[in-house]
Amino acid sequence: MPNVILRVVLSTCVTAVAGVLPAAAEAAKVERAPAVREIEVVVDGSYRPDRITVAEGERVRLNFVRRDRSPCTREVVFAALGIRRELPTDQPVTIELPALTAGVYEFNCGMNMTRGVLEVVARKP
Ligand SMILES: [Cu+2]
Repeated sequence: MPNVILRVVLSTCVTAVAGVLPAAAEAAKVERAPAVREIEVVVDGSYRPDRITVAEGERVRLNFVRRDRSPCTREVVFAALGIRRELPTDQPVTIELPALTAGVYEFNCGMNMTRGVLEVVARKP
């Protein structure tokens, strides 16, 4: 008879632990989620920096601040990503990038005269 009781207690414990573990693992995953990396790009006749390196899958937010008044840099285009945004002078514009696979993604003004490069580096396996 004591044996039966022990077995019931044990199985209750196993169920409780199994029920708690996935939730705990989920919480840990949320805490470890990488923060969004913010990078400021000053537009003043050119892009500074004009070469931006990020890691594959990294969450990146580009904050463009256009200082010049040349019509040339009025727009910024990431053709491969289907992004085209107007950059009013002295008004920061945020471009949230999707998680990208490794590669080189060019960005340029609407006329493709002013250019920059976004390099996405593969993560080590
Ligand atoms: Cu231009």
